[in-house]
Parts: sequence; structure tokens; C-alpha cells
Amino acid sequence: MNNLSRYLRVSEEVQKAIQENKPVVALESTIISHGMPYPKNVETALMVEETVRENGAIPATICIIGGKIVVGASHEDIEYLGKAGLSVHKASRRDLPVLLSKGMDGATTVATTMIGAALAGIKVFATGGVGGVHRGAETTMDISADLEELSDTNVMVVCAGCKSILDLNLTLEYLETKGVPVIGYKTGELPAFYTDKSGLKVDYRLDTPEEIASAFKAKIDLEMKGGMLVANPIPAEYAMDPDEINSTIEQAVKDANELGIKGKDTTPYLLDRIQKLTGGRSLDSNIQLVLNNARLASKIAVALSENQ
Ligand code: PSU
Ligand code: MN
Repeated sequence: MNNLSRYLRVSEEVQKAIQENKPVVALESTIISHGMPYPKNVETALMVEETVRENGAIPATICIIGGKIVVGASHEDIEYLGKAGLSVHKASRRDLPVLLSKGMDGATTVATTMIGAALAGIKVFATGGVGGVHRGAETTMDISADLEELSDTNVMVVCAGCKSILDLNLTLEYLETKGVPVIGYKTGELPAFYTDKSGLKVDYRLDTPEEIASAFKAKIDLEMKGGMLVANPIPAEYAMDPDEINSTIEQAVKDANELGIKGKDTTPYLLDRIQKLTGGRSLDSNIQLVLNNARLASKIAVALSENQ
């Protein structure tokens, strides 16, 4: 614990908010550098921060700069990561030791953002989509470290469900095995990122931010390790046509296989390919669902700070 300050830098605003038990929402940075093209990525990241503020919480974008996990990135940090794009390291759990010891930079995935949030004492985190069990994982064993982190680290992740670049059924099975509660906000069905339907059930439907905060509070009070996944469907007006997006995803997965894309490159390749194949329309949906998740996460963080 005593050497932590060597590797962790929490902005003054975020530190003060945590000490005063004010609501804080963590935000990830791989979505900035590897999930969207410049300059939309930077515009979106700043809009998401603004949305968190409008909904009564303090945003804490998390990234790695100069060998430190930064909790509460500056606008300059965000601009830098957005411009650097794929040239910055995509930092998942396994990347932390070397990036930190060598003083390097990195964009944090859901897993690493959860680690940073937990170290700083932040309980709620908003993103777009989480990683999961990839299609074909029976042979590739490609399962995102995000799932393992959800089973270990005490942070709630608010997302729009999972993209069907993943095997959604296996992703839910994995989360069940690991004891991670999957909550649908105002829905009993797992949303599929671009659409509000997947045909698969979540564990529980909860209809208010207060109920979600209370469920998380119970888990904290029981000292159960691990997070909670809250799935918030994309607003209907921004949802994509299921047939169109599903055939696009099929095509993207096929292209990735043909090109032999593997490991940490798989998810960024698929995200980029889908954006290109839809002529940027999927990007608009993506931006809207992230804003929608930031709104819900902020309301949950507010409810959680009032329920101590
Ligand atoms: N899924 C998305 N958008 C994203 C990601 C996933 O719809 O931006 C990013 C997140 O940062 C997530 C990471 O944590 O990809 C997962 O990568 P992998 O599958 O390599 O674990
Ligand atoms: Mn993977």
C-alpha cells in the first residue's frame, strides 16, 4: 500500500469527491484510443464527462500516463490518447506491471479501469460494451480478462450489454459460473449493444437507479468480492436494425478469421470493421449508448452516496 503513490495519480477533484463521499463515475480509455476514430473519440469522451456532471456526479476518466494509473485524466490526456489511437498500448490486467515499471502510457480496458477505480475507491463505472467470451472460444479460448475482473474487483460496470461479436450465451454462462450478478435496467433481456434484444435473459430486472444502488450496497455490506454488471439498453431511437447489424457483425468476424487476427487485436479490429461496413452509422449508435450509460451510472452513483 505504501508504494501505491508511485503508480497511482488521482486528480485533486476526484480525490476530494471520494473523501467527501460524493458520487464519482469512472470512465475507461480504450474506448477512446481503440474503440472510436479521432476526433469523434475525443469529442465523445468529453461529452461523456459533461453528461456525468449534468447528472450530479464527478467524472474520473482512467488511463496510464508515464507509468502511473491516472484516475481523473485531464482534457490534454484525453486529447493525447485520442490522437495516439492504436499506437498507444491497449492495457488490460496483464499489461500493468511492465507499463508501470517502464514509465509507459496505456489506454485502460474495462478490466484495468476497474482496477484503477477500486484502487482509488470509486464504486461505479460507465462504458459502452464489455469484453466477453468470443465466438469460437471453444477452440481459440479467447475470453476477455474483463470477465475475470468482474468476478474479482468490487466495481459496478454499467454497459449496453455485449456486442454479438461475442458469444452472448457463453458470456452469460461464464458470468454465472463466476458469481457476477447481471442486472437489466428496465428490461429482463440482455441488450446486445446496438439493439435492445438478444433473446437471452438477465438475472434480474431492476427499474430504478436506487434499487440497483441498494443491491450493490448489499453486496458491499456482505463483503463479497467482485463486481456487478448492469445492462442498460440503447434508447429505441438510436437502435440499429437487428438484421443489418447482425449480418455486418457476421461479415466482420469472417474477415477477422480470414486475416488471422488474434489476441488483443481482435476486439479493436472488429469494432473498426463494423464502423467501416456501416458507413459510420454504428458509431452514432455507439456514442448515444455511451451517453445513456453515463446518465444511468451517475444516477446510481448519486443513490449509492446517499445510501451509506
Ligand atoms: N467492446 C466494445 N467497445 C470497446 C471494447 C469492447 O463494444 O471499446 C473495449 C473495452 O475497453 C473492453 C476491451 O474492455 O475492448 C476488451 O478487449 P478484449 O476483448 O481484448 O479483452
Ligand atoms: Mn481477447
